[in-house]
Amino acid sequence: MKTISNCFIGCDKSFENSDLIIFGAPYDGTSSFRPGSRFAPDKIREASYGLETYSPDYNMDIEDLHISDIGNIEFPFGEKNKVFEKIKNCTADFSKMNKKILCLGGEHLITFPIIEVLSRSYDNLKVIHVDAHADMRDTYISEKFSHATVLNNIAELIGQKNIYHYGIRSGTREEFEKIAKYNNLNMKYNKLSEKIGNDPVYLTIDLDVLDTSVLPGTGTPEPGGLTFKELSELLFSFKGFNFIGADVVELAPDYDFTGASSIVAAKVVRNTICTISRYAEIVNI
Ligand SMILES: [Mn+2]
Repeated sequence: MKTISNCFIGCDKSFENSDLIIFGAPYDGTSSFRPGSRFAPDKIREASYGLETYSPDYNMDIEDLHISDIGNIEFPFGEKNKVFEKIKNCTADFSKMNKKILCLGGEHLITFPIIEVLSRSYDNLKVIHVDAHADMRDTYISEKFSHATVLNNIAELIGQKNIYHYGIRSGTREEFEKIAKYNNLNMKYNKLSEKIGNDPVYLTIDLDVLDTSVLPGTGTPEPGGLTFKELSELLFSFKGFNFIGADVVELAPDYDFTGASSIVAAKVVRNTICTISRYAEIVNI
């Protein structure tokens, strides 16, 4: 029996029978402003017990799904390459077993090793990127692999035209010019759906896409963001795509002493689970 401390609510099914595996990647080694996202996975799990497993918006109960939260990957401190290696091994193992993944960050860089693996297993992989920041720098303070460059690194793997950005409101002129080249910012649903079709999709959500008043507990807060309702509607609109995985990153819980940011993050995770799970996967109905 899994307990509050090590399991997202309702996600306590056996690993073997689960088609969605949740794991935590508590790494914040390149955070440039306010580190602390390493504490997010456990805080999200704890906060999840304040939520219901049933979502009226989706008319889905995550208790009815086959989901196993296996806990956190254990990382050596300050060893980025070893962190990458561990995330890649984990992703490769689950992907071989045809299981979807949902990774709880950690900082945004953790998305890169995941995509590195998935892009090898899936042709025509598309990435939906929900974030306040473009993360499209070539390098950041002489570093190629950082939370500020992660989408640029991913673009090198799958092609920039296959990344669809939502909510971006901060970046350099060059980053915005890169995004503008493919007109892939805040694409309307009909066009997105046409582009994506039935191709495999990975969803990466940086929680700082939310307004600072909604989620102050994050590493690089950016005022002028989405309301919770706007983000929820956006995520709901993605339902039905052929998702192979997702991540929710950049909660830094200790910057919000009220604990509300962790609760917000937990509900984003619940909505993400509902978005990436197809109705066919529901049992008992
Ligand atoms: Mn961000």
